Amino acid sequence: MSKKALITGISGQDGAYLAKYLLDKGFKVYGLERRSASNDNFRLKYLDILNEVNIFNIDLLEHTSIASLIASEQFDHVYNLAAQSFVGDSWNNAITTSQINSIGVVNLLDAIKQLSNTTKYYQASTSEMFGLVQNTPQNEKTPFYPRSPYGVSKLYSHWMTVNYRESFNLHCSSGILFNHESPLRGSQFVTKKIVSGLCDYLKDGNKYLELGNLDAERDWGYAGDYVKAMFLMLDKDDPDDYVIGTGKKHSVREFCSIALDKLNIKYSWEGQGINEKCISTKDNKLIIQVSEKFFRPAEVNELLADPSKANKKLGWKSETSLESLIEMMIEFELSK
Ligand code: NAP
Ligand code: F7E
Repeated sequence: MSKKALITGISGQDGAYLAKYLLDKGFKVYGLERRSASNDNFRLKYLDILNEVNIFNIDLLEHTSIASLIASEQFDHVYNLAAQSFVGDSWNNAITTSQINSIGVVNLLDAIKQLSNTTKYYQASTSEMFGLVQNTPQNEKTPFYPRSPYGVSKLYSHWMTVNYRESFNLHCSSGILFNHESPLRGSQFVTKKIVSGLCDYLKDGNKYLELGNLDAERDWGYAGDYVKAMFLMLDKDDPDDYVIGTGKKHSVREFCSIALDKLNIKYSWEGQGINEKCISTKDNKLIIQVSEKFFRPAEVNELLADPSKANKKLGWKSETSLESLIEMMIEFELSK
């Protein structure tokens, strides 16, 4: 009989790629989705799997509905990917962020503990928990120092996952994933914003892109590679926590430069700080300008993963270079 997996946040970037990956492995895939006017499941449609997954319209905060679902379906795997995942919004929506990202997790863990205690659980933890980094690169032993309501809410759920594992002997694992991107990335995140903004500039030379902190450095990988690590964690006999990343970092400015080169746009960076601009060397038109409105109240300046534990114990490594990832994102954007 096929194994059964529940994915919360199935309409999001990782949910869609994970659903496809598990279907290809022969799982029966169920998804949790809250009803929302904006969600037309474009990612599941794009991957051509909308009709292959079974969707339950339940908000993660509806704890009684969550409990009955966990009790009735007795899933083999539960992947908790649902979250308010945009760091930039988390200061203005700190309460909602905390409810979904922290209390939502306890709703699932507690239902599993009481009603389905052989279910294996995956928690979507994040490199944002390292925030103001205490060591570089960051591994499973690096102390946490979150810098946003998002990071704090995820640290709570990370520790609850560890706590339920240690207190009740549940198979709960936490993946501390560094930034991962794809053509299906949400439009607010910087990589998608850069690629779609530069493609718009290419189509209409009067359009330009506004960005915040160009000096921020991230370890960017491909979401399609990272969902495999989620499965490998639950496929193991022993639950544990793993850092997942590429082991390479680049600044936002470097990401822009690679994308500009791939698009064959000739440019130069001029000015400093808030006055920095990227200008076309062909006709002097503005391509990118810095805008204060995209700066955050507290920034995470750099993140760099040390994924050696995952390499060794899960046999996982990032397979897609940043260059190939950017090419994939550009191809998708230009085909629209
Ligand atoms: P995403 O595209 O923003 O997807 C998150 C999903 O959660 C959305 O489909 C959203 O649905 C759903 N959701 C939000 N609140 C919900 C609620 N109350 N009940 C049910 N569903 C709800 O995020 P992602 O990039 O796929 O990331 C997946 C998970 O990994 C998130 O937990 C994120 O915090 C974490 N993470 C991501 C990264 C990364 O770089 N991508 C790195 C580390 C950790 P709506 O359409 O209704 O909003
Ligand atoms: O920002 C800087 C910004 O919003 C990356 C989420 O998936 O990964 C993601 O969080 C960096 C930051 O991702 C703009 O200040 C500059 O330093 O793409 P982002 P994030 O905040 O790193 C982690 C691991 C998660 O867990 C989260 O769920 O880019 N930046 N200018 C900008 N960022 C945005 N969004 N927009 C700008 O205009």
